[in-house]
Amino acid sequence: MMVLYSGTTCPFSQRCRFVLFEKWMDFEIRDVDINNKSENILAMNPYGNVPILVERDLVLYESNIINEYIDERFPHPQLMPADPITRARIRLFLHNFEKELFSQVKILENKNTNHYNTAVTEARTKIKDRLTQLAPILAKNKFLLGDDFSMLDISIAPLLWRLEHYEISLSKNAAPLQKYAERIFSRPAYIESLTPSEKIMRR
Ligand SMILES: N[C@@H](CCC(=O)N[C@@H](CS)C(=O)NCC(=O)O)C(=O)O
Repeated sequence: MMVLYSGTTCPFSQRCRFVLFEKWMDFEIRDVDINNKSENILAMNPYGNVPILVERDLVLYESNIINEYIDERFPHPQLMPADPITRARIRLFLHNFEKELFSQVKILENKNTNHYNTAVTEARTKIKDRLTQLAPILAKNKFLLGDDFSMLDISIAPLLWRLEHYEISLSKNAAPLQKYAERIFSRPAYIESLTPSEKIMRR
């Protein structure tokens, strides 16, 4: 059985919990206190981060790598399309999300940074601007890739859930993005993937 070591408020861990619940396979989620990491975590991931997925001899870290593995191992419902060109495009998008959005999320997640310093203010603005750029795509499409829900929607969902928590308010131009977020948040697997600490992040 797969075991996911997961942070209860960690957006990267939430991505993996979301994929596991989309597949409805047997798995176990073990909560990790990231402020008080055990030796065990460092033995599994030299970078000391969660999420970590363990299945027999296989130990994986990095949320997007874990998610691609789960998707290949349990292909239904498929979250990465079969066509190599679309798969490559998704991977490029995922890379861009990490560079442009989740690098900023890391600044906001860092417990040691003062919440009102310049880096934090800049991070909020960068996230807001980048998300607003995505809004026109979602005025036309149900999901980021078109009609089909995919790994791209999984990867961005934990950020959309945390906007209020991160004190980021989107402008009116981003209304299609808000509607898109609600579409994701109403999925049964999404609701199941939330921890009690995440449930209270949004009113
Ligand atoms: N790029 C990693 C990021 C994982 C990450 O930053 N996890 C944070 C919690 S949200 C963590 O474990 N931090 C513990 C630490 O840095 O000591 C991924 O996608 O899995």
